[in-house]
Amino acid sequence: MHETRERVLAAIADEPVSGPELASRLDISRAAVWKHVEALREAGFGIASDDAGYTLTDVPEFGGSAVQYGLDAPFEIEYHNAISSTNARARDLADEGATDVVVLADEQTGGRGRLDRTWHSPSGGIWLSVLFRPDVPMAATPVYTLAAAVAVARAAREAGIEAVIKWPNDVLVRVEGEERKLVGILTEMEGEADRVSWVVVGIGINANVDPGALPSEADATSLSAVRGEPVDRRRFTQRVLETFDTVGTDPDAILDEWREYAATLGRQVRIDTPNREVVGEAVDIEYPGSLVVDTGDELVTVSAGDCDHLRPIR
Ligand code: BT5
Repeated sequence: MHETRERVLAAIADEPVSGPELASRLDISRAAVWKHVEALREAGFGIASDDAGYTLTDVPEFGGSAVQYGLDAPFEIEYHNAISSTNARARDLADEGATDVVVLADEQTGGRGRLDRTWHSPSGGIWLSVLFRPDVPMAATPVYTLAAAVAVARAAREAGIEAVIKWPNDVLVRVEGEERKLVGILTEMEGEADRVSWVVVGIGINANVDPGALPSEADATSLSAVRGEPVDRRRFTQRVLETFDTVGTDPDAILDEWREYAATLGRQVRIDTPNREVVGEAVDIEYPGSLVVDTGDELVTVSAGDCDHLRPIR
């Protein structure tokens, strides 16, 4: 958001401040104060004005300024009511040299999963892509998928939903004994083997969407359906970005929290990798994000593939 607008909001968040006082604190004209206040009102912020001055009364439910306001993570938010795919947009921004940008949308018309699968993204979701440029080799990037899953699972738990993580890129919730998909993550990157140029972590969260709008064969559900009421998308998005930003720098912490939320560990799994099928008990996760599977004959470390949870072992 416009830096001056952020300062206006911060100033009037807790107590009324008069126009002249704001102008002097921010070192701008009174006309400029008025323009910023009007722009913020247009963006959906409630700003009351009376004899005591301006007071912030309401923050919009969602949107770029709303998520930027009070966000404790170093990302610039680029918001779209509707866009084809936030990952595609983030890749374009990467080509233009941008970094530390989050592309956020209420609706996607061409959302993508892995292997070019369709990702349904109706209005009411949280569809976002984080673009950043970490100083790491390409081989380290799977850890960002784990970090994203941890960030969303933690936010969901804070919102009262017992979310669990399915290796490698799904966040699920158990509904009447069945696992249903709440979130999908798609990580894309470019660079040389020894050094990443950019990473885009796309996170699709079925937030306030009707599960009827999601593909029936996908066993999908939404945060609002599980809770029985909508989630605060602004706070949810902020929590995801804040956690992603902090855990992203500490692989041990990510792996530990991932293990805590994992639905995959201790389970019988079948994993389709590009070259083979691996069936056995998932016993651990290893840096940077490989699953260790005990097939009965040997321990196999799988770095990528589609994972099915088979019957519970207990
Ligand atoms: C994923 O792929 O789970 C990664 C999804 C990433 C979506 C985000 S949204 C923001 C960013 N912009 C994008 O364009 N993409 C990212 P995968 O594991 O391949 O799962 C895809 C499968 O999930 C589909 O084939 C469907 O069966 C199912 N599916 C589609 N839409 C769904 C939804 N909204 N909720 C749950 N399952 C869905």
